[in-house]
Amino acid sequence: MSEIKKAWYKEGVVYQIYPQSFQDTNDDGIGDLRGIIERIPYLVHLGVNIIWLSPIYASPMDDNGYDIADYYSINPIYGTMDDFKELIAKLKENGIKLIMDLVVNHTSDEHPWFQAALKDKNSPYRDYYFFRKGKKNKKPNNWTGFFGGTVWEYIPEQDEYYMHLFSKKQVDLNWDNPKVREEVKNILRFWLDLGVAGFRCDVINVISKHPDLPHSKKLSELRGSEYYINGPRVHEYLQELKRDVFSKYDCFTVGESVKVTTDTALEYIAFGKEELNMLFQFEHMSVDTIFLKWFIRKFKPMRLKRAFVKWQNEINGKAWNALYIENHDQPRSASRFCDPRHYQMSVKMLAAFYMLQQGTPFIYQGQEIGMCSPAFPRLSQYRDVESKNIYKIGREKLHFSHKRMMRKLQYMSRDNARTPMQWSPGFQAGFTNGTPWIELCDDYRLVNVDKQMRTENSILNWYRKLIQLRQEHEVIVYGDFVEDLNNHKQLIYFRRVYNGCILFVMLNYSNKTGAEEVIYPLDKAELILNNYEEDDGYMYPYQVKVYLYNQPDSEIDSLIL
Ligand code: ISL
Ligand code: CA
Repeated sequence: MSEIKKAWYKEGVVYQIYPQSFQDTNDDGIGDLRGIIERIPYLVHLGVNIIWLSPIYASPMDDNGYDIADYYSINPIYGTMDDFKELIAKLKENGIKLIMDLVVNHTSDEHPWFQAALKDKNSPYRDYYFFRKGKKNKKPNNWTGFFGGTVWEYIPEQDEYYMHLFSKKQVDLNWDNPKVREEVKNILRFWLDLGVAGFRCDVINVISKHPDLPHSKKLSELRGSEYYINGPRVHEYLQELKRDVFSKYDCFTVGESVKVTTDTALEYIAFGKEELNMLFQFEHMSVDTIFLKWFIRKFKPMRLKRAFVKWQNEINGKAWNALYIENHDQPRSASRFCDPRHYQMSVKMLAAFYMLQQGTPFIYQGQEIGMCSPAFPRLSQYRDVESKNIYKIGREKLHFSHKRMMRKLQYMSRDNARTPMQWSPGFQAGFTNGTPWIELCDDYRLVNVDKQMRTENSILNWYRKLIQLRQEHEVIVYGDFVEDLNNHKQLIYFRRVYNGCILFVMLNYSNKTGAEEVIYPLDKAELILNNYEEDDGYMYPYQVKVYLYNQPDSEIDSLIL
């Protein structure tokens, strides 16, 4: 029996807002804070109780705000600090908490710290970053970054380089400098004091680099990552943040962590230790790729299942999972993990599959209406710095054809997730009265909030139902996860067990109809969710059925075959 400590962030459902693409109110084609305020009734209708806001800080927007130039001010394209305070207050009136995106692995090159460091080799800010001399006309080392290519940018006037794991306008901070850590703590306190309820910590497991920045022997992608992924002092630094800041507030943290395994994840999130409360991991986001996200392979549902189940089994009882199938960096799950010929049913099945696991579910804006990847056919339609870099590297260094690179972008580009929210079938999908900063996905006349609000069995109403069920039944939040039928090719069955209460989840992750496997004592349980009308002993394409057994004292386990 689980003895998991209860917490509001375990019981909540988080909705991620990518502000640039959510709702524009001043016709400049860019979403803004007033737009979010206007849409609070929608968030309430959906039933979510925590918002994660992607970065809204002052930024030159080289990486859409993940390049911060001032951690204490709001980017004017999004509004003002007053708008932000109003947003927090109005969310609070509606019982919704807000978490911010904390991007402190790097700052923008336009941040005053970096500007000062660049100007003067003797500036105390020089040691906020990694400036290094080259080695015999070569770069300081051979590391390569997340967006492809070297991590070093040369400064000719000084004959030195600075390091950036992401774009060259995102300069890595030197966490070994205690002053940097104090700056981060001040940033945290500032926003917590304004009433935010926590942070999604961007690439938090790469903040500690091996002090010698050694030459890498890796041949493949992300050369050098062995010297900074879960780097030497990362736990020390996170414990310090917890001790000095997080523990003083009722807040929660979810860390984005690249290339963690269940073992290395537990070093951050194990109950009792909890440097962070949960992690975003990427194993299930790599099931359709081979070692690099740009080498795409055919999606196979059972690979996704195995990744999910592994994290459930190995985290269950030891820590808390963050459940997600989309975010602003990933293609739309409807286009990636679902079946276009059974769009409605497969989208609903996948929603139930991930949201009924143990952990806190995150929903990325538009996911709840089944938005699809736009798969833009022309390079000029892309906005993302990563997509542009990768295209260039593919063409120039690897000599891949234009067609081949476009196919990769159409499937995997982060812009697939960044098209404007589809509110209505009307002008610009109700996102703006102007021209959106990135084109709409052209299915908005079919896929939009207005229509789904009016359609009883819409994807939107399915998500609402899932959220509501989770609020009604503790077993969905806290129940242990047990997979059954482990080796089946199409059917996925699992159980959630809590205080004598059991949830039976039965899914058909395939386009084939087949007989139901009879292993659960369903006659004793109540059917609480079904995406089909039928409940007749067959599992139809992408059918999902959920039964609740709620009779604490009997010997239910002995009835499961
Ligand atoms: O998107 C990815 C796949 O290319 C990831 O490698 C991603 O770059 C990584 O997960 C880090 O993402 C986060 O930090 C980046 C920012 O561009 C992403 O939007 C953010 O989610 C740098 O701040
Ligand atoms: Ca705007």
